[in-house]
Amino acid sequence: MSKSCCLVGAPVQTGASQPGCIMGPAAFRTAGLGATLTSLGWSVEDRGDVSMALEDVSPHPNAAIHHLAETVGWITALTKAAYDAANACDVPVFMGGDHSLSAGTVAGVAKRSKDHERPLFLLWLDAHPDLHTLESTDSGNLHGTPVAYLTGQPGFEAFPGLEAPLDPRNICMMGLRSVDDAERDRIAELGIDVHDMRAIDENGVKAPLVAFLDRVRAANGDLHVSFDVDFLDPSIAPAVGTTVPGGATFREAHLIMELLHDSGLVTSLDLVELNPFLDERGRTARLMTDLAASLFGRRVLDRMTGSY
Ligand code: 6HN
Ligand code: MN
Ligand code: MN
Ligand code: MN
Repeated sequence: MSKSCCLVGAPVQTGASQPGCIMGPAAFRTAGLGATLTSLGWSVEDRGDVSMALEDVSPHPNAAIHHLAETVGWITALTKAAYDAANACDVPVFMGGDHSLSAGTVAGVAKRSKDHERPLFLLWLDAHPDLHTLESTDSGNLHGTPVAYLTGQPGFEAFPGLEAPLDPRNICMMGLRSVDDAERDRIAELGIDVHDMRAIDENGVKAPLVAFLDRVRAANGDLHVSFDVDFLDPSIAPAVGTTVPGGATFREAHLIMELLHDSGLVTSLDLVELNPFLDERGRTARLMTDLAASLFGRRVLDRMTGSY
């Protein structure tokens, strides 16, 4: 029996500073994500786009924050959609949409992991740790906050209550190269396993990733991968509003996806921050689709040596 995945569109852009991510799910469909996964032997169900109902939320004392009611609406809708999708197929793929959507998708899959009494692990591929609280964000862009929310940090009373907060020690971040002071302190305080670009320059991506995957396997855990376009170097992936120079190369990113595939551990995936309005003839949408294909089993040659 083939394994199943489902596509869930999350056209969220209110967490970012500029519009455009609303077109992300359409760009992934246009790039042929569904057909690509089908060609790799997966049975694919496109569950369409999630829609949001505005929540009645009072203004936050941090005046920089914008679109709080929309964000709370999206998190509420996406938590439910992600929980349902995780129950409906083996591997849900959430097509964003800006990174605030992960506050909902990860909350939803975490609830499902809790039902099954499995710990949820999170691989965060991003230039940024997205660890601001509503108090500490200076930009007020709520795509900078999902990891703080998901780990149950204080100050998220305006957000929906979390049924299953993540253990920060189950998070691995790779690709960081833009970290604000409050986030740097929080990383240390929470003991999150971080591999910034300097560490990747020095050690490559394989050793730290394999060490993390070994921990997931040993704990019989579920694994959610949250892939922000700005993890990639902007020279290969220009379609994102928060480009930072010095990102992952084409091969570093594909190798991560290939190792993830070989591990057989991934249970859900976010593809976030694609802003097609900033793309060059669809190249970033196509690259993200090809990277997803590597995660779902595309390989150049079948290796004789099996897994890593
Ligand atoms: N993302 N730390 C910056 C901020 O505005 O809080 C950047 C956030 C980027 C968010 O990449 O998903
Ligand atoms: Mn991000
Ligand atoms: Mn980012
Ligand atoms: Mn590590």
